[in-house]
This record gives sequence, structure tokens and C-alpha cells, in this order.
Amino acid sequence: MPKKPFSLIAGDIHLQTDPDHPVNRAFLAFLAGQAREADTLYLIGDLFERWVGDDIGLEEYAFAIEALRELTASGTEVKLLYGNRDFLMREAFWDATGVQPLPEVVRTRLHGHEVILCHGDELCTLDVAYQKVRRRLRSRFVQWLFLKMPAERRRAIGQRLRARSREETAHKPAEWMDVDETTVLVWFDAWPEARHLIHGHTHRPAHHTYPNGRHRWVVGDWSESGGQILRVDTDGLRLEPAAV
Ligand SMILES: [Mn+2]
Repeated sequence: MPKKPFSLIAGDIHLQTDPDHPVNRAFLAFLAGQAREADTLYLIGDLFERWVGDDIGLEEYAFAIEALRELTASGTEVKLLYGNRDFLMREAFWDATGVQPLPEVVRTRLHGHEVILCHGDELCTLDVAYQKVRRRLRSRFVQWLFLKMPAERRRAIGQRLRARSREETAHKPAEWMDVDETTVLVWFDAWPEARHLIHGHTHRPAHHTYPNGRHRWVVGDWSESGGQILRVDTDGLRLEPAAV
């Protein structure tokens, strides 16, 4: 009997620039193994700890670029949407990896299930200050200006933004760091046919259920011991540890 086709969804891997970092090793093992069995691998943001331009990223993460290229060459489609740490990948990245870009919010049918995919930070609307910064950083003009800067400048700004975000996160109320349930319901209203909202970002892996047969799946982040995936096939959706 032929094997049942399936897709895998992963996010918040936060690949490190040190190739020997345990998180990198776990993710590369996943790409070379389990991911090859999948029809499609969806990467839903924060694959990289930082990405401040293709010139720097393709070099810093050469090990991952090669592994992604090998995976797409093997026949697994890889589709990626941006996270809040890696949203500056451009043509050179897509060309080097064979990975396909997705819009920030994806509405699609996956093995018979109507799903919405996103990174998840756009759902954390209680954090008004963050949403303001996010809008600014996602402006095409700001990004165009940033990518014109010399590499050293971009590296420095990237580090500064990361440090500031870490500092601010430490002082924010826990509920600001989670998705706002009112916003979730607004999204479900906006896409009445969608049954599953799938995201990461909060590092609070869970399966939440809502009225009218709606589900919200929070895919967990990766750590030294491995990571989590959401498996989707005609039978349904399941959160599982990744095979690493
Ligand atoms: Mn994130």
C-alpha cells in the first residue's frame, strides 16, 4: 500500500550562526531525514535567529542553505513565511535554496483541511507598542533603506534591535506575549471556512479548541534537545516531536 501523503509544519527553529550548535544539528538531521518523506514542509517563521540581508545570511548560514537546497532537490517542496526575526530574505535566498516564499498570512486547503498559517506575532495585539514597531519594520521603504546600508551597519543595527527586544520582553506582562483571543475570533470570523489556525511565535505549544469546530494549533520552538512539528494528512492534524 502506498504511504499516505503528508505535510509538516515547523517554526521558531532560531538557527544559530555556529554550525555546531545543537539546535542546528537537530534541525539538519530533521531536514535530511523525516522532512524528505513529506510532500511539503512549511516553515512558519523564525527559521533563523537573525537575517540582515542575503549577502550576510547566505554566508553565516551556509550549512543550512545547503541542507535546504538538498531537501528541495530531493522533491519535498519547502514553503516559508517570515517571522519577526527573519523577514529580509530576498531573491538570492530563494534562488540558493529552492524554498518558495509565502505571504504573511496563508489561507489554504491542506490534505482536505481548511487552514490558516501565520507566524503568530500579528495575533499578539495586546502588545500595542510591539505592533507599532512591527509595522515600521515591515514597511517596504524602511526595508529598502536598511538593505542599502553597508553590511557592518546592518549587523550592528540587527544586534541592537535584538538586545532591545530581549530587554523589553523581560518586562512585559505574560498575556501580552500571547495571542489575543479576541483577535483570534476576529480572524475566524473573517475566514468562516477555515477550521484550523496554525502558528508559532509564542513558544507555548498547544492545541486549543473553539466553538463551531475551530482549532488553534501552536507549534513549539526548537531547543538543544530537538523540536516540534505539526503533521497534517487526510486523518487530521497532530503535534509531534520532530525526528532528529
Ligand atoms: Mn517569533
